[in-house]
Amino acid sequence: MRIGIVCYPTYGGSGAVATEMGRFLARAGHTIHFISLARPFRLLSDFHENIFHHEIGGETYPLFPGQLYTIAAAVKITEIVRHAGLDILHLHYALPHAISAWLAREMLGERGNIPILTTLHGTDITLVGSKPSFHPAVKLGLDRSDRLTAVSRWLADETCKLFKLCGGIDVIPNFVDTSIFTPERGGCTRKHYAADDEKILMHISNFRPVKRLEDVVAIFARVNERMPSRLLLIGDGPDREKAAITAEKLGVGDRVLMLGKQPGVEHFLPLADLFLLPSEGESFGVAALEAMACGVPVIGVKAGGLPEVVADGESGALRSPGDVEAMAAAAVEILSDDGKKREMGEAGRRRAMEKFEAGLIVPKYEALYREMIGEKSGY
Ligand code: GMT
Repeated sequence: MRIGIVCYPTYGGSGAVATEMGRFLARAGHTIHFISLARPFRLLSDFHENIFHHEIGGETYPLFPGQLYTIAAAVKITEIVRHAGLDILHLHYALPHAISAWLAREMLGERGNIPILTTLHGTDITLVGSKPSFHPAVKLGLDRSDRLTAVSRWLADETCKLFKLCGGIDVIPNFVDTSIFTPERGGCTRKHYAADDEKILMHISNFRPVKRLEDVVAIFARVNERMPSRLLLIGDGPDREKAAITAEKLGVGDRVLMLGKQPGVEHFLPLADLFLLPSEGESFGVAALEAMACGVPVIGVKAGGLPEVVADGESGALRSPGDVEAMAAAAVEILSDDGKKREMGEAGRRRAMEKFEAGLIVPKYEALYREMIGEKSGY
């Protein structure tokens, strides 16, 4: 199949999932055309003869309030559907990609019959997509997609509540390549980041307010009072400064290492004793799954779709959002017992392999593509 994948290229789960999916499908012999603002971050140093990247233009004009991304994406989609002869379009993150694709359809005339699949990732439906200033447009994009998938049961239910779309959303969970994300030490050396008697806690995200980065630091500070530890923060975003200030205030500034954006997180994750994801809520939590695949127990929240990923008490511990004390207590309990930590890590790895392995999940999309192309037999 000639598959067009529209996604955000930036540091985040939806871009990571879209890219890994494209790589996997290319290895299976399909031709993949990524359409995004820049080369997706996990594709930066990759070469595959079946993978192409097409950049969405960034035209501006002094009269415009900013870049007209929705329109530019629609025009690029139109061009690639025509020139690459795409069989199907797969949009990641409804806002605004589902709207751009609808616009592209209008421009494509007869070729507008191309099947369109939109995968809902979370904030495109919840925090951002449900805002009154976007809601009707997102609804139109969803209605005009031929099929919808959601990355968790929870997100499908939220879409039902927020958009009155209560049937016909397939739940296909996110996935991980457990041959890349493994417990074996990757390219990083532990002693570079911590002494032998120190624990390593890790957090990876885009540092947006929803991640509650100050809670990450507060949990770490409490753990560090009980056992000498280091916190490795990987990523960047609007709350970086706040996290640094909180760390200084709590007297752990010199114990928090900010490593910035790292494209190869699989090299870092195996170093961690514990992964922290105390977000307000996650529709899924790809970073937590990647930690599990690396045999690292997860401390997170009992909210959103995270409980579908992390089995509370088995592959980690989930507490209420904002309950820093409870999350720190759970972290100390796991870190104080090497046997328990190892068991949880092993259970996480097992769960990742049994339920979320790329080789199990990506074929579900492949089957859906075939079904959709078949449905449009006139095309
Ligand atoms: O919405 C964001 O802040 C980023 C977005 C993304 O593009 O990574 O994250 C969402 O999609 C991920 C991939 O499906 C999920 O793992 C994240 O849980 C989800 N974020 C939220 O629900 C906050």
